[in-house]
Amino acid sequence: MAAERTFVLLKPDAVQRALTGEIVGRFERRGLKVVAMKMLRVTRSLGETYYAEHKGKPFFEPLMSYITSGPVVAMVLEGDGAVASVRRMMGKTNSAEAEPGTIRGDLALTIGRNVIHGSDSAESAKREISLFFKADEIQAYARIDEAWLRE
Ligand code: D4T
Repeated sequence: MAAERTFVLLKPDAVQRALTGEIVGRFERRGLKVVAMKMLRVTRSLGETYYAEHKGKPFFEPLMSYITSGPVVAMVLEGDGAVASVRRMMGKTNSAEAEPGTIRGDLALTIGRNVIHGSDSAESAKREISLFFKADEIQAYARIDEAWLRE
């Protein structure tokens, strides 16, 4: 399996509930490498582009209010099978159905406050990374434990 990149967004409830360290720590301990990270406020315009596929759905306006309601933490994670591993670690979109042990299953209760987003494919990751980061904001470096993360 080749190293790949995925995009993760810690949503406003994760920041307000002081869960960012807990969540980043889970990814770091798993072996995923943080290659970009920043705190920002999602504007209405960025929110609409980011969630374009949901425009017109009944939950779109509440989703816009939520995602623009406070600072978020955006990051790029790198590792073998990063997209699928992060999705599994997050658990189901509806936190009420997320398995214990997953981020949503341990830290959230509802679909409308589900603390985290992670890309659902390598193509989405590419699109989302370019929405939030310039190429020179992504760092290339080796983690000292890399030799111990694969055979
Ligand atoms: P995000 O994009 O937040 O990681 O969510 P997912 O990729 O896991 O799921 P999604 O695109 O289907 O949903 C985007 C976002 O909308 C909220 N939502 C979704 C909601 O409030 N009510 C709903 O019925 C759905 C389907 C939750 C996540």
